[in-house]
Amino acid sequence: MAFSYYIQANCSHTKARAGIFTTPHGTVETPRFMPVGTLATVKGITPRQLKDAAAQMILANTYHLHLQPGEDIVESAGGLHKFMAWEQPILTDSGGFQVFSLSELRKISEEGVTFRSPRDGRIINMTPEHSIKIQNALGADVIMAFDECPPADASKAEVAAATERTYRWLKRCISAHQKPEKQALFGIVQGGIYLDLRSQSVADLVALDLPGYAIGGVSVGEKPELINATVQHTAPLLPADKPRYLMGVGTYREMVQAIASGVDLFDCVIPTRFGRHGTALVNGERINIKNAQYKRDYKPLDETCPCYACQNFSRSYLNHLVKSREMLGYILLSLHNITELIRFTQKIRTAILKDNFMVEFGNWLSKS
Ligand code: PRF
Ligand code: ZN
Repeated sequence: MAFSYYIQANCSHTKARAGIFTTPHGTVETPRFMPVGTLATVKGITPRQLKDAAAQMILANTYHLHLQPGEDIVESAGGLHKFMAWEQPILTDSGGFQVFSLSELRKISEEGVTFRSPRDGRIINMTPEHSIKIQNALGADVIMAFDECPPADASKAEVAAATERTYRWLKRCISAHQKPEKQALFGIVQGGIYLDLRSQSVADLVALDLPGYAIGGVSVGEKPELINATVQHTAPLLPADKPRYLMGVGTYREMVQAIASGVDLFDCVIPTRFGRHGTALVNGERINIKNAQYKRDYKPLDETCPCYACQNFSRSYLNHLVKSREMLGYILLSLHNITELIRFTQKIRTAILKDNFMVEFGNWLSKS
Protein backbone atom coordinates (compact mmCIF):
# COMPACT_ATOMS: atom_id res chain seq x y z
CA MET A 1 0.00 0.00 0.00
CA ALA A 2 1.33 3.41 -1.00
CA PHE A 3 -0.54 5.08 1.89
CA SER A 4 -0.63 4.22 5.56
CA TYR A 5 -1.14 6.00 8.84
CA TYR A 6 0.50 4.61 11.91
CA ILE A 7 -0.12 5.90 15.46
CA GLN A 8 3.05 6.06 17.53
CA ALA A 9 1.61 7.46 20.76
CA ASN A 10 -1.72 8.50 22.26
CA CYS A 11 -1.87 11.20 24.94
CA SER A 12 -3.28 9.78 28.18
CA HIS A 13 -5.16 12.99 29.11
CA THR A 14 -6.53 14.21 25.77
CA LYS A 15 -7.32 12.75 22.35
CA ALA A 16 -3.97 13.97 20.96
CA ARG A 17 -1.92 11.47 19.00
CA ALA A 18 1.47 11.36 17.29
CA GLY A 19 1.77 9.37 14.09
CA ILE A 20 3.41 8.81 10.74
CA PHE A 21 1.55 9.25 7.46
CA THR A 22 3.30 7.49 4.58
CA THR A 23 2.82 8.66 0.97
CA PRO A 24 4.55 7.84 -2.34
CA HIS A 25 6.86 10.85 -1.79
CA GLY A 26 7.82 10.06 1.77
CA THR A 27 6.46 10.37 5.26
CA VAL A 28 4.75 13.09 7.25
CA GLU A 29 5.27 13.08 11.00
CA THR A 30 2.10 14.27 12.74
CA PRO A 31 0.88 16.53 14.24
CA ARG A 32 2.31 18.89 11.67
CA PHE A 33 1.80 22.29 10.09
CA MET A 34 1.82 22.35 6.26
CA PRO A 35 3.00 25.55 4.54
CA VAL A 36 0.74 26.88 1.78
CA GLY A 37 2.17 26.97 -1.73
CA THR A 38 -0.93 28.09 -3.62
CA LEU A 39 0.65 28.58 -7.05
CA ALA A 40 3.25 25.78 -6.71
CA THR A 41 5.45 28.12 -4.68
CA VAL A 42 5.47 28.97 -1.00
CA LYS A 43 5.74 32.70 -1.59
CA GLY A 44 9.34 33.86 -1.35
CA ILE A 45 10.73 30.56 -0.06
CA THR A 46 12.83 28.07 -2.05
CA PRO A 47 12.23 24.32 -1.68
CA ARG A 48 15.69 24.05 -0.10
CA GLN A 49 14.68 26.58 2.54
CA LEU A 50 11.41 24.70 3.09
CA LYS A 51 13.39 21.57 3.73
CA ASP A 52 15.59 23.43 6.23
CA ALA A 53 12.41 24.63 7.93
CA ALA A 54 11.49 20.92 8.38
CA ALA A 55 8.47 21.18 6.10
CA GLN A 56 7.29 17.71 5.10
CA MET A 57 4.02 18.10 3.24
CA ILE A 58 3.08 21.34 1.47
CA LEU A 59 -0.19 22.44 -0.08
CA ALA A 60 -1.06 23.75 -3.54
CA ASN A 61 -4.36 24.87 -5.06
CA THR A 62 -6.26 23.32 -7.94
CA TYR A 63 -8.19 26.53 -8.64
CA HIS A 64 -5.09 28.72 -9.01
CA LEU A 65 -3.02 26.19 -10.96
CA HIS A 66 -5.91 25.51 -13.34
CA LEU A 67 -6.08 29.24 -14.17
CA GLN A 68 -2.30 29.63 -14.34
CA PRO A 69 -0.30 27.87 -15.82
CA GLY A 70 -2.96 25.17 -16.47
CA GLU A 71 -2.67 21.54 -15.39
CA ASP A 72 -1.49 20.44 -18.85
CA ILE A 73 1.68 22.50 -18.43
CA VAL A 74 2.34 20.96 -15.02
CA GLU A 75 1.58 17.44 -16.25
CA SER A 76 3.92 17.82 -19.24
CA ALA A 77 6.64 18.99 -16.87
CA GLY A 78 6.33 15.63 -15.13
CA GLY A 79 3.88 16.64 -12.41
CA LEU A 80 3.83 19.13 -9.58
CA HIS A 81 6.80 17.64 -7.68
CA LYS A 82 9.12 17.96 -10.66
CA PHE A 83 7.69 21.25 -11.87
CA MET A 84 8.39 22.98 -8.54
CA ALA A 85 11.40 20.87 -7.47
CA TRP A 86 9.79 19.65 -4.25
CA GLU A 87 10.34 15.92 -3.81
CA GLN A 88 8.43 15.48 -0.57
CA PRO A 89 4.66 15.05 -0.16
CA ILE A 90 2.22 17.55 -1.68
CA LEU A 91 -1.52 18.00 -1.09
CA THR A 92 -3.81 19.87 -3.48
CA ASP A 93 -7.02 21.52 -2.33
CA SER A 94 -9.91 20.89 -4.68
CA GLY A 95 -10.82 24.43 -5.72
CA GLY A 96 -14.39 24.75 -4.49
CA PHE A 97 -13.48 26.76 -1.44
CA GLN A 98 -11.19 29.06 -3.44
CA VAL A 99 -13.84 29.67 -6.13
CA PHE A 100 -16.14 30.85 -3.39
CA SER A 101 -13.69 33.08 -1.64
CA LEU A 102 -11.98 34.57 -4.73
CA SER A 103 -14.19 34.60 -7.82
CA GLU A 104 -16.96 36.83 -9.01
CA LEU A 105 -20.23 35.80 -10.63
CA ARG A 106 -20.15 32.38 -9.06
CA LYS A 107 -23.17 30.18 -9.37
CA ILE A 108 -23.61 26.87 -7.69
CA SER A 109 -25.81 24.03 -8.88
CA GLU A 110 -25.99 20.27 -8.40
CA GLU A 111 -23.65 19.89 -11.37
CA GLY A 112 -20.92 22.14 -9.94
CA VAL A 113 -19.75 25.73 -9.79
CA THR A 114 -19.66 28.35 -12.56
CA PHE A 115 -17.48 31.42 -12.20
CA ARG A 116 -15.73 34.15 -14.10
CA SER A 117 -11.96 33.79 -14.30
CA PRO A 118 -10.32 36.72 -12.51
CA ARG A 119 -7.46 36.39 -15.00
CA ASP A 120 -9.18 36.79 -18.37
CA GLY A 121 -12.89 37.06 -17.60
CA ARG A 122 -13.74 33.76 -19.26
CA ILE A 123 -16.57 31.70 -17.74
CA ILE A 124 -15.34 28.47 -16.18
CA ASN A 125 -17.28 25.44 -15.00
CA MET A 126 -15.84 23.41 -12.19
CA THR A 127 -17.46 20.13 -11.27
CA PRO A 128 -16.36 17.34 -8.94
CA GLU A 129 -15.20 15.35 -12.00
CA HIS A 130 -13.31 18.32 -13.38
CA SER A 131 -11.57 19.05 -10.06
CA ILE A 132 -10.44 15.42 -9.74
CA LYS A 133 -9.25 15.36 -13.37
CA ILE A 134 -7.15 18.46 -12.74
CA GLN A 135 -5.81 17.04 -9.47
CA ASN A 136 -4.96 13.73 -11.22
CA ALA A 137 -2.96 15.73 -13.79
CA LEU A 138 -1.18 17.81 -11.12
CA GLY A 139 -0.13 14.61 -9.37
CA ALA A 140 -0.09 15.54 -5.66
CA ASP A 141 0.13 12.72 -3.11
CA VAL A 142 -3.10 13.80 -1.42
CA ILE A 143 -6.03 15.24 -3.36
CA MET A 144 -9.14 16.75 -1.82
CA ALA A 145 -12.79 16.15 -2.59
CA PHE A 146 -14.68 18.99 -4.29
CA ASP A 147 -16.90 20.39 -1.55
CA GLU A 148 -19.27 23.23 -0.83
CA CYS A 149 -18.22 25.31 2.16
CA PRO A 150 -21.11 27.57 3.19
CA PRO A 151 -20.35 30.98 4.74
CA ALA A 152 -20.66 31.49 8.51
CA ASP A 153 -23.92 33.45 8.12
CA ALA A 154 -25.71 30.65 6.22
CA SER A 155 -28.92 29.31 7.80
CA LYS A 156 -29.04 25.78 9.19
CA ALA A 157 -31.14 24.70 6.20
CA GLU A 158 -28.52 26.11 3.80
CA VAL A 159 -25.68 24.41 5.68
CA ALA A 160 -27.60 21.11 5.67
CA ALA A 161 -28.14 21.37 1.90
CA ALA A 162 -24.45 22.16 1.30
CA THR A 163 -23.37 19.27 3.51
CA GLU A 164 -25.60 16.79 1.68
CA ARG A 165 -24.40 18.12 -1.67
CA THR A 166 -20.80 17.77 -0.52
CA TYR A 167 -21.52 14.11 0.17
CA ARG A 168 -23.11 13.55 -3.27
CA TRP A 169 -20.14 15.34 -4.84
CA LEU A 170 -17.74 13.14 -2.87
CA LYS A 171 -19.24 10.01 -4.43
CA ARG A 172 -18.75 11.60 -7.87
CA CYS A 173 -15.13 12.43 -6.93
CA ILE A 174 -14.48 8.81 -5.94
CA SER A 175 -15.90 7.56 -9.28
CA ALA A 176 -13.84 10.09 -11.26
CA HIS A 177 -10.55 9.38 -9.46
CA GLN A 178 -8.17 7.63 -11.86
CA LYS A 179 -5.11 7.10 -9.65
CA PRO A 180 -6.16 5.85 -6.21
CA GLU A 181 -2.94 3.88 -5.83
CA LYS A 182 -0.80 7.02 -6.37
CA GLN A 183 -3.00 9.72 -4.92
CA ALA A 184 -5.03 9.47 -1.71
CA LEU A 185 -8.44 11.16 -1.98
CA PHE A 186 -9.50 12.74 1.32
CA GLY A 187 -13.18 13.42 2.03
CA ILE A 188 -14.19 16.73 3.63
CA VAL A 189 -16.61 16.92 6.55
CA GLN A 190 -18.95 19.93 6.42
CA GLY A 191 -21.86 20.90 8.66
CA GLY A 192 -20.89 24.35 9.91
CA ILE A 193 -21.47 24.96 13.61
CA TYR A 194 -24.32 22.40 13.72
CA LEU A 195 -23.11 19.36 15.59
CA ASP A 196 -25.90 17.08 14.37
CA LEU A 197 -25.01 17.97 10.76
CA ARG A 198 -21.33 17.31 11.54
CA SER A 199 -22.21 13.87 12.96
CA GLN A 200 -24.26 12.99 9.88
CA SER A 201 -21.52 14.21 7.54
CA VAL A 202 -18.90 12.10 9.33
CA ALA A 203 -21.15 9.01 9.27
CA ASP A 204 -21.73 9.41 5.51
CA LEU A 205 -18.03 9.91 4.73
CA VAL A 206 -16.72 7.15 6.97
CA ALA A 207 -19.00 4.62 5.26
CA LEU A 208 -17.05 5.30 2.04
CA ASP A 209 -13.79 4.16 3.72
CA LEU A 210 -11.39 6.84 2.48
CA PRO A 211 -7.62 6.99 3.13
CA GLY A 212 -7.99 10.22 5.13
CA TYR A 213 -10.49 12.83 6.26
CA ALA A 214 -10.53 16.60 6.48
CA ILE A 215 -12.66 18.90 8.58
CA GLY A 216 -13.77 21.79 6.36
CA GLY A 217 -16.11 24.69 6.98
CA VAL A 218 -14.31 25.76 10.15
CA SER A 219 -12.80 29.23 10.71
CA VAL A 220 -14.98 30.79 8.03
CA GLY A 221 -16.04 33.74 10.20
CA GLU A 222 -17.93 32.04 13.04
CA LYS A 223 -17.31 33.04 16.68
CA PRO A 224 -13.84 31.79 17.77
CA GLU A 225 -15.21 29.65 20.63
CA LEU A 226 -17.35 27.76 18.10
CA ILE A 227 -14.22 26.66 16.21
CA ASN A 228 -13.01 24.61 19.16
CA ALA A 229 -16.50 23.29 19.96
CA THR A 230 -16.96 22.09 16.35
CA VAL A 231 -13.55 20.40 16.15
CA GLN A 232 -13.93 18.85 19.61
CA HIS A 233 -17.18 17.25 18.50
CA THR A 234 -16.11 16.23 14.99
CA ALA A 235 -12.51 14.96 15.14
CA PRO A 236 -13.15 12.09 17.61
CA LEU A 237 -15.95 10.74 15.36
CA LEU A 238 -13.45 10.09 12.55
CA PRO A 239 -11.68 6.70 12.32
CA ALA A 240 -8.61 6.67 14.60
CA ASP A 241 -6.48 4.84 12.05
CA LYS A 242 -6.71 7.51 9.32
CA PRO A 243 -5.09 10.96 9.15
CA ARG A 244 -7.27 13.96 10.09
CA TYR A 245 -6.69 17.34 8.52
CA LEU A 246 -8.23 20.62 9.75
CA MET A 247 -8.38 22.89 6.70
CA GLY A 248 -7.24 26.50 6.81
CA VAL A 249 -6.54 26.64 10.54
CA GLY A 250 -3.12 27.53 11.91
CA THR A 251 -2.99 29.86 14.89
CA TYR A 252 -1.08 28.59 17.91
CA ARG A 253 -4.13 28.17 20.13
CA GLU A 254 -6.41 26.70 17.47
CA MET A 255 -3.77 24.11 16.62
CA VAL A 256 -3.16 23.06 20.24
CA GLN A 257 -6.90 22.79 20.86
CA ALA A 258 -7.47 20.80 17.66
CA ILE A 259 -4.53 18.49 18.40
CA ALA A 260 -6.07 17.83 21.83
CA SER A 261 -9.19 16.70 19.92
CA GLY A 262 -7.17 14.35 17.70
CA VAL A 263 -6.33 16.44 14.60
CA ASP A 264 -3.06 15.64 12.80
CA LEU A 265 -2.56 18.16 9.97
CA PHE A 266 -3.00 21.90 9.50
CA ASP A 267 -2.46 24.49 6.81
CA CYS A 268 -2.76 28.25 6.97
CA VAL A 269 -1.53 31.27 5.02
CA ILE A 270 -0.71 33.13 8.26
CA PRO A 271 3.09 32.65 8.30
CA THR A 272 3.65 33.86 4.75
CA ARG A 273 0.90 36.48 4.70
CA PHE A 274 2.11 37.92 8.00
CA GLY A 275 5.69 37.81 6.73
CA ARG A 276 4.72 39.89 3.72
CA HIS A 277 3.15 42.46 6.06
CA GLY A 278 6.07 42.79 8.45
CA THR A 279 4.69 40.61 11.24
CA ALA A 280 6.78 37.95 12.97
CA LEU A 281 5.52 35.06 15.11
CA VAL A 282 7.69 34.88 18.20
CA ASN A 283 7.01 32.76 21.29
CA GLY A 284 3.33 32.48 20.60
CA GLU A 285 2.89 36.21 19.95
CA ARG A 286 2.79 38.52 16.93
CA ILE A 287 5.31 41.31 16.71
CA ASN A 288 5.29 44.13 14.15
CA ILE A 289 8.94 44.45 13.19
CA LYS A 290 8.38 48.04 11.95
CA ASN A 291 7.79 49.26 15.51
CA ALA A 292 10.34 51.83 16.70
CA GLN A 293 11.28 49.59 19.64
CA TYR A 294 13.14 47.25 17.22
CA LYS A 295 15.21 49.98 15.56
CA ARG A 296 18.20 49.38 17.85
CA ASP A 297 17.30 45.85 18.93
CA TYR A 298 20.32 43.79 17.88
CA LYS A 299 18.91 40.48 19.15
CA PRO A 300 17.56 37.94 16.66
CA LEU A 301 13.77 37.54 16.33
CA ASP A 302 14.01 34.43 18.50
CA GLU A 303 17.26 33.32 20.15
CA THR A 304 16.10 29.70 20.20
CA CYS A 305 15.09 29.54 16.51
CA PRO A 306 17.33 27.60 14.11
CA CYS A 307 16.12 29.44 10.98
CA TYR A 308 18.48 31.34 8.68
CA ALA A 309 16.84 34.66 9.62
CA CYS A 310 17.38 34.17 13.35
CA GLN A 311 20.85 32.68 12.97
CA ASN A 312 22.18 35.62 10.93
CA PHE A 313 20.14 38.80 11.30
CA SER A 314 18.97 41.15 14.03
CA ARG A 315 15.56 42.68 14.66
CA SER A 316 17.24 46.01 13.90
CA TYR A 317 18.24 44.84 10.42
CA LEU A 318 14.78 43.34 9.76
CA ASN A 319 13.20 46.60 10.95
CA HIS A 320 15.38 48.46 8.46
CA LEU A 321 14.58 46.08 5.57
CA VAL A 322 10.83 46.12 6.09
CA LYS A 323 10.70 49.89 6.61
CA SER A 324 12.63 50.21 3.34
CA ARG A 325 10.21 47.73 1.70
CA GLU A 326 13.16 45.55 0.70
CA MET A 327 11.96 42.13 -0.43
CA LEU A 328 14.58 40.33 1.64
CA GLY A 329 12.80 41.59 4.75
CA TYR A 330 9.52 39.90 3.78
CA ILE A 331 11.37 36.75 2.74
CA LEU A 332 13.26 36.44 6.02
CA LEU A 333 10.09 37.04 8.06
CA SER A 334 8.18 34.44 6.03
CA LEU A 335 11.01 31.96 6.46
CA HIS A 336 11.10 32.54 10.20
CA ASN A 337 7.29 32.30 10.53
CA ILE A 338 7.12 29.00 8.63
CA THR A 339 9.98 27.57 10.67
CA GLU A 340 8.28 28.75 13.84
CA LEU A 341 4.88 27.13 13.16
CA ILE A 342 6.38 23.84 12.01
CA ARG A 343 8.68 23.83 15.03
CA PHE A 344 5.69 24.54 17.28
CA THR A 345 3.84 21.46 15.97
CA GLN A 346 7.06 19.43 16.21
CA LYS A 347 7.41 20.39 19.88
CA ILE A 348 3.84 19.27 20.44
CA ARG A 349 4.61 16.00 18.67
CA THR A 350 7.65 15.40 20.85
CA ALA A 351 5.60 16.15 23.96
CA ILE A 352 2.90 13.65 22.88
CA LEU A 353 5.56 10.99 22.27
CA LYS A 354 6.76 11.51 25.87
CA ASP A 355 3.14 11.73 27.10
CA ASN A 356 3.94 15.22 28.29
CA PHE A 357 1.42 17.14 26.13
CA MET A 358 -0.81 18.37 28.99
CA VAL A 359 2.15 19.44 31.12
CA GLU A 360 3.79 21.42 28.31
CA PHE A 361 0.79 22.69 26.34
CA GLY A 362 -2.18 22.45 28.73
CA ASN A 363 -2.04 26.22 29.34
CA TRP A 364 -3.17 26.79 25.73
CA LEU A 365 -6.29 24.74 26.41
CA SER A 366 -7.54 26.67 29.44
CA LYS A 367 -7.00 30.23 28.22
CA SER A 368 -9.23 31.42 25.39
N1 PRF B 1 -13.01 23.26 2.02
C1 PRF B 1 -11.92 23.23 1.20
N2 PRF B 1 -10.81 23.95 1.44
C2 PRF B 1 -10.79 24.74 2.54
C3 PRF B 1 -11.86 24.81 3.44
C4 PRF B 1 -13.04 24.04 3.18
O1 PRF B 1 -14.03 24.02 3.91
C5 PRF B 1 -11.49 25.72 4.44
C6 PRF B 1 -12.30 26.16 5.60
N3 PRF B 1 -11.52 26.60 6.69
C7 PRF B 1 -10.18 26.15 4.13
N4 PRF B 1 -9.78 25.55 2.98
N5 PRF B 1 -11.96 22.47 0.10
ZN1 ZN C 1 13.66 32.16 13.10
